[in-house]
Amino acid sequence: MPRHLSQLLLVVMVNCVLLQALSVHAITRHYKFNVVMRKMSRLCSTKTILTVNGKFPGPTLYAREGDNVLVKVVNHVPHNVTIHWHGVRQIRTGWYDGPAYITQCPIQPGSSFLYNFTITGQRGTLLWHAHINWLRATVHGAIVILPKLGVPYPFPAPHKEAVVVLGEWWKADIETIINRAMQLGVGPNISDSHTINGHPGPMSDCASSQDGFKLNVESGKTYMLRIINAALNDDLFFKIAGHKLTVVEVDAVYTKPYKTDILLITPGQTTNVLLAADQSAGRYLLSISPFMDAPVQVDNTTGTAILHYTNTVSAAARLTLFKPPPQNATLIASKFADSLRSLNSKEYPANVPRTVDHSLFFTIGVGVNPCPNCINGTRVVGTINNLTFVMPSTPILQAYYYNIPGVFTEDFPATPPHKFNYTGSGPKNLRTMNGTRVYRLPYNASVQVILQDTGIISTESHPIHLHGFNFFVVGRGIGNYSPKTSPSTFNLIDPIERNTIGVPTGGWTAIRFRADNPGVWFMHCHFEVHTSWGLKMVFVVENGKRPSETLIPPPKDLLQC
Ligand SMILES: *[C@@H]1O[C@H](CO)[C@@H](O)[C@H](O)[C@H]1NC(C)=O
Ligand SMILES: *[C@@H]1O[C@H](CO)[C@@H](O)[C@H](O)[C@H]1NC(C)=O
Ligand SMILES: *[C@@H]1O[C@H](CO)[C@@H](O)[C@H](O)[C@H]1NC(C)=O
Ligand SMILES: *[C@@H]1O[C@H](CO)[C@@H](O)[C@H](O)[C@H]1NC(C)=O
Ligand SMILES: *[C@@H]1O[C@H](CO)[C@@H](O)[C@H](O)[C@H]1NC(C)=O
Ligand SMILES: *[C@@H]1O[C@H](CO)[C@@H](O)[C@H](O)[C@H]1NC(C)=O
Ligand SMILES: *[C@@H]1O[C@H](CO)[C@@H](O)[C@H](O)[C@H]1NC(C)=O
Ligand SMILES: *[C@@H]1O[C@H](CO)[C@@H](O)[C@H](O)[C@H]1NC(C)=O
Ligand SMILES: *[C@@H]1O[C@H](CO)[C@@H](O)[C@H](O)[C@H]1NC(C)=O
Ligand SMILES: *[C@@H]1O[C@H](CO)[C@@H](O)[C@H](O)[C@H]1NC(C)=O
Ligand SMILES: [Cu+2]
Repeated sequence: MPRHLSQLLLVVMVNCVLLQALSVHAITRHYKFNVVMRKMSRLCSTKTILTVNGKFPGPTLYAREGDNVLVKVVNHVPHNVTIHWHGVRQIRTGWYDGPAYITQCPIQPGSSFLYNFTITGQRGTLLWHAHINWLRATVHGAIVILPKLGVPYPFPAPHKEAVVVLGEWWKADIETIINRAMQLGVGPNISDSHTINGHPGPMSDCASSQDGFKLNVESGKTYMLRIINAALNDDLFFKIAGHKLTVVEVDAVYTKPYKTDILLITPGQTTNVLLAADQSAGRYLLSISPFMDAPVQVDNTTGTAILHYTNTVSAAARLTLFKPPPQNATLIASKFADSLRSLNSKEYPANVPRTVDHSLFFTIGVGVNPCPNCINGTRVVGTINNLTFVMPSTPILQAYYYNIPGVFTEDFPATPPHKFNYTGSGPKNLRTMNGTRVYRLPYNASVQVILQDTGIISTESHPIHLHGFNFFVVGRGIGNYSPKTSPSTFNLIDPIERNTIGVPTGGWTAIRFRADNPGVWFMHCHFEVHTSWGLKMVFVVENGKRPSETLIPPPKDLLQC
């Protein structure tokens, strides 16, 4: 080819690429997650933990709305691993959702799996985490979904953004703790510290005043914090001394701006806030502390970090402190929950289902079953409608897709088998049934679930997480849900839309969603201890009529187990 012609061709090609870059916003993002062991020191002791790419918390996954995301996960550790993209809707791509034995076989030591999904109709902060046993304690990180190119936030653009991942740290090996607890039939040991971006912080045992996460700010500027509760078992209050926070988004859904001096975030939830650096100088304590208003032992340590004004000369400058709320501050927690609203603007409407095709009533809580080899001769279990979920050894999605019999049954009950005073002292008989049962929904059905806490051993708040969907939290109350009087209190205009909701201690929460995502979707308590005990169930959502309403075929390299 003559030289000038090839040059011309090159120019044409470059122009095409440029044109494509301008007109097609969505791209494919490639990530590689190497799951590796890594030694870490915290609280004056050292242990080996599982990490992604040697980091705790793991790497942040960035994408824009509409992007295709490819994550190759390579397992270099002697444990089975899976990764869940918590809150990513996975429309028609349930093969890549991640919960072990629900949608996939584990990635076994030495093998790998390519997760392949597109982020559709979502923007904000979510998280990824391991979804097998208790590995998510250290195998987790942020997902930041930016709006499409050229689309602004529906609030003033912040000067800078920061990811803030909250977690829990145990000095002992985590798998040993849960395995031992399951053997003995009792609650596992509580964690030794709460962490902010992986660190207990400057106020923790054996820390120096420089330890931990430091957020540098300039006076007069506004910052956006993308806060994620990646803790296993603790609801957390979040506060920064001397500053107010404006909530603008939760679980990757924009909210009406809500100004507050304290946040409550349950495990699995995310909260984006604007922080106006409106003080002149100094250092301010940022802290997280547990919320627990039931007689259940939790880690009561306060995780800390420092907000540092960069014009503050000395690192030893005055530190503004405050006292965290008491662990049982129910009123603060309810006020926060009651104050959040969907943005419900023209661009971001709240499409709340107005009618209900499937009306479900789920009692959630714990029970006690006989266990000859356990400490007390009994085992504490989790239940939904008196069923303790038994994990299958073949993933339910595979069994459903390939019609493999004997893995699950489709008789998950829509209502509890017996009526009782749910939030009273509970029935005398604490036993539960067990099984691998699913609830089947036709495509596009509108579903309402009343999540009713029970007092079978003790009432307790449960953060319930639904895979594959966002839901609207249309109602919430204390005591027993009343089909007669409770619905009149529902908000069907601008209820908060999210993927994880804390059901109040001794109360109920009403959620609604449209079953517009065919596949197999897990719903469970996001306190990992309760999930281990069996507080979980599965929805099977049928295909619709059109190809665009049909689960895609599995990948060629579908893992087997
Ligand atoms: C990802 O999945 C899509 C279908 O959803 C498919 O077209 C594409 O080829 C897949 N990408 C890779 C790298 O496997
Ligand atoms: C749990 O804590 C107790 C003491 O509080 C300790 O004796 C026990 O070894 C711990 N169990 C595990 C599995 O770490
Ligand atoms: C935290 O709990 C421990 C017992 O686990 C108790 O000794 C301690 O006083 C508690 N601390 C606070 C601040 O409540
Ligand atoms: C919260 O706990 C404190 C200390 O244990 C107790 O004095 C107080 O009565 C409790 N408050 C509520 C509302 O239960
Ligand atoms: C054993 O059961 C008794 C009462 O049934 C209870 O008080 C105790 O806490 C249980 N022990 C353990 C280790 O769970
Ligand atoms: C249910 O139990 C609660 C707590 O003991 C009690 O206040 C309430 O009156 C009971 N409700 C009914 C209908 O018995
Ligand atoms: C739960 O099921 C068990 C086992 O069948 C039964 O003994 C118990 O009464 C049931 N409890 C409730 C609250 O339905
Ligand atoms: C399920 O319940 C049956 C009957 O009570 C019991 O024999 C079995 O061990 C239970 N299975 C599991 C996995 O708990
Ligand atoms: C799903 O149901 C809603 C409400 O009835 C309806 O507006 C929508 O068109 C349905 N979508 C499909 C794909 O059937
Ligand atoms: C890993 O998963 C495979 C397939 O389900 C299973 O056979 C094996 O026992 C698991 N290994 C461990 C250590 O749990
Ligand atoms: Cu729970």
